[in-house]
Amino acid sequence: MEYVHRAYLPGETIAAIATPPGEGGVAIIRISGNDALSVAEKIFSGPIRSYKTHTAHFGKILDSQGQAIDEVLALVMLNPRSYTGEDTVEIHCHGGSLVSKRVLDTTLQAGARAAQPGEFTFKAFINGKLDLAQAEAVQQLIGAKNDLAMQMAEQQLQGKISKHILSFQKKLVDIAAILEAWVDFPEEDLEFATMEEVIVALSEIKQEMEKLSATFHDGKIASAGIALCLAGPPNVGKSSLMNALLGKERAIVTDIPGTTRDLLEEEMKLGNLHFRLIDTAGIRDTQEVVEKEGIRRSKSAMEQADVILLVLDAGRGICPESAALISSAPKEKTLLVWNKIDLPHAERPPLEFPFAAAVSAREGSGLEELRHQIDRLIWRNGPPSKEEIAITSLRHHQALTNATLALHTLIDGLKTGASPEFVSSDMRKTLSELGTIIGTNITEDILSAIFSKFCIGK
Ligand SMILES: Nc1nc2c(ncn2[C@@H]2O[C@H](COP(=O)(O)OP(=O)(O)OP(=O)(O)O)[C@@H](O)[C@H]2O)c(=O)[nH]1
Ligand SMILES: [Mg+2]
Repeated sequence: MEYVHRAYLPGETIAAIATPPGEGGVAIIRISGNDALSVAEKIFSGPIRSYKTHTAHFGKILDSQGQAIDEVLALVMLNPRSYTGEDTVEIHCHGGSLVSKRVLDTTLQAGARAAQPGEFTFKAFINGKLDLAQAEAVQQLIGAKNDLAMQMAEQQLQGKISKHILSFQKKLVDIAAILEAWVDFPEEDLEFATMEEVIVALSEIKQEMEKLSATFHDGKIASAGIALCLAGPPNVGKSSLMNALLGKERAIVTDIPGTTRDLLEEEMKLGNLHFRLIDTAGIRDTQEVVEKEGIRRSKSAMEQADVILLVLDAGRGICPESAALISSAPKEKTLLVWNKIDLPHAERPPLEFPFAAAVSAREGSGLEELRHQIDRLIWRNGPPSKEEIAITSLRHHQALTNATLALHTLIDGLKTGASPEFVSSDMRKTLSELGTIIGTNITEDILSAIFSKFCIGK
């Protein structure tokens, strides 16, 4: 689909059903643009143009033959005091899908264009009602699956991330002015700052940027959920543990090593968090073609996972297959799980994993402690507070990382005696990367990509 924003006409009047499809108490048809009032007046029984802003009026929607389609409430919000910043009329009709579709059709016949996904929010962005980070927060708020994700989206919608970005930009622009003055007046003894002071100030900004960037760990966990992969040698009870955690017989369990061949995924809620559990094929040396492919997938799932449960058989202790996994597993995201503790087992060897648990998937024992350990691993720096401001978007995180890298190069340049004019491109890069977060220096392609993910009517 060629996204409409490419051919964006300021003030063009658009309309869409803003409520979800299906039957409901009411459905809302939203009209926004320079002609919103005249479009609404053509189809509404009352004198829309004479209404005061932010007032609601009872009346009828009439088709082109003057036939009544529905009794409705029309809500008028004049620019600039509306979501889009343009004249907006909302028509609240009865919530049948046919009724709302007919009302929408009449608005289109009266001259509105059908809105594209996210186009109302796009207008809000273009008209300066929201910056880009705030506009993206609207989408996250709608899609939030838990309280934490919702709180983080609210903070972002209130402009708290944007405030940080603007403050970085302001401080950097002030320093850029000093660097420029040094370039322009090299002879003069400019007293307002020394090179050391400039380097210290830049390093402080860099630290603050890194701090904000680090919040992505929490932000991603809250908003995107956690990919948790069960991995280990064959026959240790990975699938049994998956079933025990889910509380249902999802995966096939047998005593034949190599039962699971493919990745198996299932969603799970644990406390406030959303998990994607991934059961994998047991990892061992094999020449069997199907099993080999399964093992390749297991390894890639381990790489991509946020959390790995490395499952070992307590009865068997450490075997050659588990030894290889123990040494290669990334400790910071791996939780060592000794399974089958109901069987006779020797003392478990001490292994250097900061997070470990012992369970019996068959008997369901130790699962509470396992859940507790998963929680500890996820919130290794403590769970976020209600007020925590966190980056939740990969796009923002990447831009911050790029900005931090450019700033690092800039600081390095100054430290190694590069003259201020040589570092100006790093300064520009830092500023423009930060700008993409709030929507300055942004290309149409990125805008299209962002807004096309929205629903229609938002
Ligand atoms: N005694 C005991 N047996 C278990 C436990 N968990 C799993 N088993 C048994 O171990 C065998 C293997 O279990 P699975 O869950 O299929 O093991 P897996 O790790 O998924 O195996 P692959 O898919 O082949 O890699 C089955 O016979 C299970 O009944 C446990 O906690 N205690
Ligand atoms: Mg299995």
